[in-house]
Amino acid sequence: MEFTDALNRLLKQHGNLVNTPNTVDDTFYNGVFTRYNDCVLTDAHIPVYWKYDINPETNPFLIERLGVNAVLNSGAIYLNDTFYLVPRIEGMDRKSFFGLAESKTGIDQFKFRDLPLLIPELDEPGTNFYDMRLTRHEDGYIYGVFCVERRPAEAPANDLSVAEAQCGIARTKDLVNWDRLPDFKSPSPQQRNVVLHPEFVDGKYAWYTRPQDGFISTGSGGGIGFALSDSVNPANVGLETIIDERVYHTIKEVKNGAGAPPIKTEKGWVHVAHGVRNCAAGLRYVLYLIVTDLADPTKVVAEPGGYLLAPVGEERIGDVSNVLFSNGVAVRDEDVFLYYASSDTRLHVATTTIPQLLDYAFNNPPDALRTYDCTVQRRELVSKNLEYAKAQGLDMGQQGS
Ligand code: M1P
Repeated sequence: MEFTDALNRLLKQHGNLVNTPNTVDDTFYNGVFTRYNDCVLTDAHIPVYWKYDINPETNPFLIERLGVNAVLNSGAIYLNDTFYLVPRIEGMDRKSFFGLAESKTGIDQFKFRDLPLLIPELDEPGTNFYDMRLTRHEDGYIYGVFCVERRPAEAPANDLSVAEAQCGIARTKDLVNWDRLPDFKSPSPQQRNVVLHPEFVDGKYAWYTRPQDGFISTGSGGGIGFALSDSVNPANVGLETIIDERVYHTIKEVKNGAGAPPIKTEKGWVHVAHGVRNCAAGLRYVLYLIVTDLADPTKVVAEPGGYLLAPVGEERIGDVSNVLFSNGVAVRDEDVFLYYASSDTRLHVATTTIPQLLDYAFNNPPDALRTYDCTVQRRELVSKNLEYAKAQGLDMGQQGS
């Protein structure tokens, strides 16, 4: 195809995609979330001019010069009547970077600002940056807290899987210009899924952590931790108190991690976290919810059992299959927009409201932890329903229509 035709076709396809309205997926119902038919961001949403050299003199075949493999785990924030996303954009070279996309609806038509975000380096550079959590802190800054991956100098030359994950911190007032602060320091050898709490606690910066021994495995560590630092520049924490432990034979047996900064509600801080379990097909990541006390964020006050969202349909398949992961939530009044990635490949939104999340949190029963007790729990629900149906003369729908 001739250069101009090929370029016009790419631009048209991209324009059509990013302007397409999203629609509700009415095959899904759980009473909490609305899911949508289309992704909010994928590799195809990345502007053509981020991937191609569009000058026929320097790129006569219109070859894609810097391709994008996936758009996933995104920070999110609602500011000035606009939804902003800072997703992890993974190049074909495996290195991730960040971009700033915005939309008025929160469910569709996200468009990227002209340039990818450039997060400054420290003296000790990182190999890969990803999974930014955006916190609008009461100190007046918006913080971007992300994972920085490096290969330690002492790593054995014959084992290229040895890497170290730590938490990078940058801050901004406009989401475009970022100042880098020193990396977060904790007693744990590795850190991923660190989240900055939006308010001071006892006059200090408060952090959700995920202590771990190895790069992938939490080893003896794990669980969602909580720690305080006197300053954010630098942010050095001491004791990490585990507030949400891993538990045998649950959705968070292998590991778990905080998602977006928690949502402040009248009944507590609502967290949507991820839990990981192992199975013959590998690790399975799902999203679950806990609520912590408003005055004491280390105290869990609601912990409904099981998962809130798990991968369904095509979400189950991707670069790392069987994964839902979320590090971004935007709140507009009572409306909650949860941005989640499926199988480390693409980004979706699911919407709900604060009253629905609180009803789920405080009225869904906790995990009873053993088959016998779980069955008793379910029999109680069934008996209550049968009684109610009888009293109301309801047909329980087993006959079909
Ligand atoms: O591949 C699934 C996820 O794995 C990591 O999360 P965790 O540290 O909890 O295992 C992260 O690398 C995340 O980016 C990724 O989506």
